[in-house]
Amino acid sequence: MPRTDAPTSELVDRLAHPGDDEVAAMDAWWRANNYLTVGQIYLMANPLLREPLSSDHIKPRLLGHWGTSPGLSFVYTHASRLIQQTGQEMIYLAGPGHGGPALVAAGYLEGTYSEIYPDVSQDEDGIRRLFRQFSAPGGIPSHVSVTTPGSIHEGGELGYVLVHAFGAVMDNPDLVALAVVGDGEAETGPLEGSWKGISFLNPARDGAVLPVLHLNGAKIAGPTVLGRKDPAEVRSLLEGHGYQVIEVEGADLPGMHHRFAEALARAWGAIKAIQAGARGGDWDGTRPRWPLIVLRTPKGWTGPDVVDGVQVQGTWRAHQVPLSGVKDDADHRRLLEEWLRSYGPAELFDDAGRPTELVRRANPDGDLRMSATPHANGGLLTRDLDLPDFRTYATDVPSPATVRAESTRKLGEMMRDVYRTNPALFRLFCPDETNSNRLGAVFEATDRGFAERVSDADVSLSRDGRVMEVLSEHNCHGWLEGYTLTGRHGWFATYEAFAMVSASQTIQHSKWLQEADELPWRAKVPSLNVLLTSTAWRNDHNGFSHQGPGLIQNVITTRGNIGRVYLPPDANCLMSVADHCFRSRSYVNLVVIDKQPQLQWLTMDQAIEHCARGAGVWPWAGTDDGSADPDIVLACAGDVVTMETVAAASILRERLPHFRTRVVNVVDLMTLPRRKDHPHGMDETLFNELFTDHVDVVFAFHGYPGAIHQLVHGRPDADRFRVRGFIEEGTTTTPFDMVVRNRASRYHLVMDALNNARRTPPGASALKEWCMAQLARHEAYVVEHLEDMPEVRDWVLGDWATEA
Ligand SMILES: Cc1ncc(C[n+]2csc(CCOP(=O)(O)OP(=O)(O)O)c2C)c(N)n1
Repeated sequence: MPRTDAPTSELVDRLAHPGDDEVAAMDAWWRANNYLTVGQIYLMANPLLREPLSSDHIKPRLLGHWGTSPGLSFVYTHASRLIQQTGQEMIYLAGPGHGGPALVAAGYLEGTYSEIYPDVSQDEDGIRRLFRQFSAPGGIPSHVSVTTPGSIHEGGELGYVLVHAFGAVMDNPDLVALAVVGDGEAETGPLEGSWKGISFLNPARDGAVLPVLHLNGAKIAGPTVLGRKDPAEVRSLLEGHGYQVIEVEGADLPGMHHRFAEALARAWGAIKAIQAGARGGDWDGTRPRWPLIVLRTPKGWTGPDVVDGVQVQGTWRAHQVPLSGVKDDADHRRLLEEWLRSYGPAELFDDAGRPTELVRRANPDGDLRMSATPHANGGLLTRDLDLPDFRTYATDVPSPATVRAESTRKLGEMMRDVYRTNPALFRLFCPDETNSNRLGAVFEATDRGFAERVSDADVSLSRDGRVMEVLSEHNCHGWLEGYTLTGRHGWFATYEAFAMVSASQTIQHSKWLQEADELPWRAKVPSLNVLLTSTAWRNDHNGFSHQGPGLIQNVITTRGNIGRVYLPPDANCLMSVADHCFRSRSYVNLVVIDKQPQLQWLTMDQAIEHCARGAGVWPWAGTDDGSADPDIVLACAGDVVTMETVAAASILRERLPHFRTRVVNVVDLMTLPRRKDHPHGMDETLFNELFTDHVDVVFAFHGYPGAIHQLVHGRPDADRFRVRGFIEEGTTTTPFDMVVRNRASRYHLVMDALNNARRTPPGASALKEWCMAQLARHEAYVVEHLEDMPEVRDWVLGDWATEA
């Protein structure tokens, strides 16, 4: 049950007015954090300045970002105090993830770091290791990366801090995600779009995001837009998004501690009051005005003020390493030593190098420490979905290629039932296309979630809905990432072409999972399932802008332990693949299938067997009768090109009955590489059973042809693969015209087969001429009739397929 209690005004008041001892503890923790941050950037020896700083103590390469770090740790220690006082479960997301040393130092001071990495112990030697490992070969990255305890957000590619935060709190009612937004980050498109998260949050059953917009005024090499704007404009902008803005500004101490504590107390009190109202039934349904803190501090706060006569603190010059010459320049080294000593290390670390009691006093306990929260290691919290038997969504296929169906509808039905049995554990994220993608059955179980005004004209739209539709691929993708990284399950369904909008997120998430895979303490999380529908080949009225199968290329290039690409040719195969994706962990599963009515090939039992193998011969489609020596192999991966391939084989069967074709369909694209290149790769024997090791293969592929060449690289005589696929020929046209324009039509495949066959059968020339004539007829026909030729439009497979 979510917590429903509103905080008393006395509690909020107490939070808002920390006592001197509390301020002393927070300040000590913050100074310790700053000390460790600077140490990580500069030192490889003499970590506690037990002797005067010499050149030998300085790292040869000075890497890392100082500028953002003191602001991040300042916010952190105040959040910790709030947690101590209230027991609030909190997760911390650092938008400017280049402030990695501050978050690493936070985990270290909280003890979590040494628990996970015992070598980095809480003593002088541990601090030395902490410093040496940072941004070093064999060590840790400079961002708040996967190795950083408490992180679900690396913040390397800026712009996603709020999308991750909102995803993390969906169906997570007791969690507050504290998300620090950099003012440079706030200039990115994804971040600008992500303020809208509150328009989709339900205070009764979701947690809360508390954004802290950190206006330190500068980015790498210049000022930020929001940092230079009139504060009134910034306030209006954020109020326009629906937030109540709480502002804190300054650099004075301890004044800033008092003012920020008050701001945080007010913000937290507002969050709890909103939630208590909604959960206690006292809510009229209007979207709450959630709090947001704007924090203005100098960039590089507490660091060197002026260096070589130039102002550094408060400017872009503080972004990375404010004193760059410390190894060789004695003056710089003296400034560094003064800077480090200004934090009073003797008061912060005892003789053994352990954080003093004063510092440790600022830490929350156990799992409430933000570096130890299980929400940031979501696999620990994951429950398996209660899944229906996917076989119950079978499409009846009496014989191959005689029935047409919209395959994705079946997936919609399964998702509907997953919603029913797992109400707070599963969500579908989709940029406004759930119905368009034929997944609309989900609306029988739940609505679209929406926290803004709902009108009588709206359908399946309510505050309680759990289908997340926002016209932003960035939001959808990022919400799903936050949702799965905190242990819940979901799918992102999008038009194929616009998956490229968020392709970078797909890549970044793959990198995250890949790194996590190497860390035993990171529990596996539900996979990121991406359904690409409305594909390149069937964007009949949308045209060229909607025709782009590029994401496949990105996913096949990720490392083998993460990326999976499935091209189910029909509904039953889709269900089998989907069931696998629902159950899998820590993968990026890309599933590509069109939503339009399409021919169905396999019964459910056949589909299960086919998908389990990932690729197989369709004996009923070819004519080689299992011989080891077909004249040509016709291979295909992808629904539309599968139809063209089987149609091509059927033309060859009818017109050249003695020509031996073998048809191979590939569902799991990653069976094509060698086993040593991908864990799904077929062993060589199986590969040769399907493709032989010497017969030419005409491969019709859904995506860019180069992908197949990349995947079969190193297979026997890989040059024999002739690939047809999407070659950037597109427009608003008929389905068959698309395959013709891209030279992947059945007629092209027949000609390819004959041109590349090991022997030229009698009648080959006449058949090629017929194919050319058919293509000419097609060209004239579509222009005149505005639709495909009847023999193509209504094509089904002959009876022989059933008899075979
Ligand atoms: C998408 C993206 N573009 C560019 C960069 C390079 N970069 C790293 S830090 C930074 C400036 C960030 O400024 P801000 O968000 O204000 O953070 P802070 O000032 O707190 O360091 C930039 C441009 C990046 N990491 N991500």
